[in-house]
Amino acid sequence: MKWHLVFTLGSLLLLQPFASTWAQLELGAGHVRASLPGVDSSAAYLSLTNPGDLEVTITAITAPGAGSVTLHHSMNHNGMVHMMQMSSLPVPAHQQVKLEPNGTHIMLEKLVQPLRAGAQQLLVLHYADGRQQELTLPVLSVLEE
Ligand SMILES: [Cu+2]
Repeated sequence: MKWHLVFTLGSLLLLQPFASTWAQLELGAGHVRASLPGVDSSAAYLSLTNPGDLEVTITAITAPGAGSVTLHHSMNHNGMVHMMQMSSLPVPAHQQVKLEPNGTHIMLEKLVQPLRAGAQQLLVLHYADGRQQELTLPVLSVLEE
């Protein structure tokens, strides 16, 4: 009986650290691809590392100058590349997720004006718990990637 009480208290103490180990994602090198002439969409790539003990889920992304920002997953099917929209992107605890060409990427559409190489693009990541994180990526031409 006494042992059981000690065990319960121990469990409560063990649970405590989890409440405070939510961490911001570490944003690795990335870029936005310059838009091609006459095309009002482009893509953004970067690596996301979660140093925390809790999974962080991106549920939405916004970007000034882009009417629509979505997460896409590219799949090569019989030589044809298909892009599927993802409703969310989980970044598991202590893991890295890479957004890269031909893989998962951020799709910027309905661009108000062309994305020119040399410019900077702000992105806002919205997390499932309501938090937000801003990042600024350089715009690179396809040749600079
Ligand atoms: Cu896409």
